[in-house]
Amino acid sequence: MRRVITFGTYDVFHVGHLRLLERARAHGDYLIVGVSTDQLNYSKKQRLPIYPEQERKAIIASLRCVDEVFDEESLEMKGEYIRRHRADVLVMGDDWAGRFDEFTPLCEVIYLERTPSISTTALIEKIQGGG
Ligand code: C2G
Repeated sequence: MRRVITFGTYDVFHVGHLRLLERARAHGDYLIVGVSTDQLNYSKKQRLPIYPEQERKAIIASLRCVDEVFDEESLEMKGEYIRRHRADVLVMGDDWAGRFDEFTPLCEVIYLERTPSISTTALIEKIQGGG
């Protein structure tokens, strides 16, 4: 069995997130998703996500392509999460291209193309009347 791990915030869930998770799952047989905590987001961006972490996690856990979710509490713990979940493959969107190559001794690292023209930020602007 090939275990795939990926990480993200998945705030205001959209089809770009879905396509990434479906393609990540297709790289193995079991998909584990680290969902960033509200506190991690706050410390990174000085603002909270629109959806609180329990709701973001519930949405991700309900997807057919997702087998397991856990809290991503720190960006510095990737190596530990990879080991703890015995991941064979780390999949990330190509906005992170090259940034996780240091984990190749632990697992395969794959970057997938992002879905064009959709993002949480663009959606928020559209809802606010700016797009
Ligand atoms: N994504 C995508 N296409 C988009 C938007 C997002 O493929 N149009 C992908 C991203 O590349 C990422 C995943 O969806 O792999 C989740 O995106 P975000 O919620 O923006 O996650 P991010 O803030 O990049 O992750 O350790 C990483 C952190 O958890 C932060």
